Amino acid sequence: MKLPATILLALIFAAGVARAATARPNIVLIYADDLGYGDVGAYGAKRIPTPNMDRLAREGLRFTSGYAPSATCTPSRYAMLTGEYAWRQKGTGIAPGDATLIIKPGRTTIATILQKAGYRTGVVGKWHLGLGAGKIDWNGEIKPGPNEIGFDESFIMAATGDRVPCVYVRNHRIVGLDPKDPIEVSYGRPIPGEPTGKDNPELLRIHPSHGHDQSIVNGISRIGYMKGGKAALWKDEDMADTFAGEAVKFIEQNHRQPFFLFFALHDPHVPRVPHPRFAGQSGLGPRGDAIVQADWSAGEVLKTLDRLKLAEHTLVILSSDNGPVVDDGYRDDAVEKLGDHTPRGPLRGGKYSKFEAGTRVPFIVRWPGRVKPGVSDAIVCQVDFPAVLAALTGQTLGANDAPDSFNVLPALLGDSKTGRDHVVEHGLGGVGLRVGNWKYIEPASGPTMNVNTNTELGNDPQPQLFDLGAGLGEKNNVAAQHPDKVKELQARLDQIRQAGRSRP
Ligand code: NG6
Ligand code: CA
Repeated sequence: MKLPATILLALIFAAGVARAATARPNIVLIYADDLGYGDVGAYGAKRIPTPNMDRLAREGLRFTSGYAPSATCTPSRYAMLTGEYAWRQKGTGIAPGDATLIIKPGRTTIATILQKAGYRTGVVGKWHLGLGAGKIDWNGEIKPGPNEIGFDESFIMAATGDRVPCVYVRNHRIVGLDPKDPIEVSYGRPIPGEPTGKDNPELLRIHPSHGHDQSIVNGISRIGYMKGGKAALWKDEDMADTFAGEAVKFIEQNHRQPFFLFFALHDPHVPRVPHPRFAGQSGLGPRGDAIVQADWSAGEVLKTLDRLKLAEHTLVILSSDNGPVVDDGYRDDAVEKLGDHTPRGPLRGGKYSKFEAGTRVPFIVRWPGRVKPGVSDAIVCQVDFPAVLAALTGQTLGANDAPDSFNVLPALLGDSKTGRDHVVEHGLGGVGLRVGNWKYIEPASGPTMNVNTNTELGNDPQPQLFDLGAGLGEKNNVAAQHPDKVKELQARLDQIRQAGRSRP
């Protein structure tokens, strides 16, 4: 059959447009810090306005079983970037602010994968994966770091808001450091002559509830000691503006080619010191206000994508590095003003925990040109990102790369209702395993509670088995009624551990 030339042209044009809309989308990963399953409007929060995250959910696919790989920051980020569960490797626990880089240069990461595919890659925000290879020279070149493991550009804080050094690092240098006022960092001894939260509480504007009583920066005592670098010190209330500004700038400067931005928010991690314009917005004190500020940060990215007409062709993923915590070390009214807000939603536990709230987090994928809006119950995990991004850009992972990363791209794009069949949930003191609706936590001798944060950790010397289909709250341990299931899931966990990998 011969088609008239006009129809033929129209067909070719339509195919071209379809290809343009799906091939190599820009990718923005908005990664909140300690944002809980129940902290976002789209996940049922009533008290905290999160219009931008809710917009993402409305325009995208919202996952009800989206997981962070671990219940704390460093291991989650390690696993997300490398595709290897952090519990397989020593030295991937919560890193001090002077830790060396825990992902060695040469390793395949989501950033190297996308670099290979021709993306311009950038990271802005919280790093917390260590820097340097030995003792860090904070006053000189700080490397290796993000730039050596796949990021063309980086603007980061080394660790967390509550850890020194309280400065930003752009590529290999501290931003705004005056060479006449060098900076000194210590995670061992106090620095003589420098006030601390412990000895000088009268200098504090926010007091610690546990820990956090070492060097004082901006009237807030932190973890670790530092001295000097005055001109380079961050102002906590400006941090969200600074990071959002850098994120927007990265998009503005790089959108003429495919780009990948890892936008790692600090909010709502402690210390929660939102900008005054967010103070009081939630009615829940600084924790709620910091979530409003996190939502604003996400909104700045969305606005930029709209303004530059990039939204249609950009895959945005919003998630969190671990579950929520209310009192994480400062007396900031989070407990007192919580009211009926439940950061963990219907789940049990929270940050640090092997119960669901430790790792099951908000997880939203928006790609207007490709992903149909809706809700998905597929099990997906951030450790899958390397396999997913390799698949998305037509690459094959090396045999030993990303050993726990499953290609759940069809689930993320809404083409399939199923993701992985299982996920290992890692908290303080051990792991659990979810397979379908069974949730198993292997016996562990650690404390049952983090008494400081008032979180149930999920440690129990007896095996625990829950049927998530009967309720998300992990209330009834049915291990005694299902000894065969317990055996089967323990065997599976042992196998995953011994094999050193879990993907095919
Ligand atoms: C803990 C800190 C907590 C927080 C956490 C890391 C104390 C008592 N608690 O050790 O405040 O900083 O580490 O959080 O120091 S994370 O989200 O970066 O993993
Ligand atoms: Ca965190």
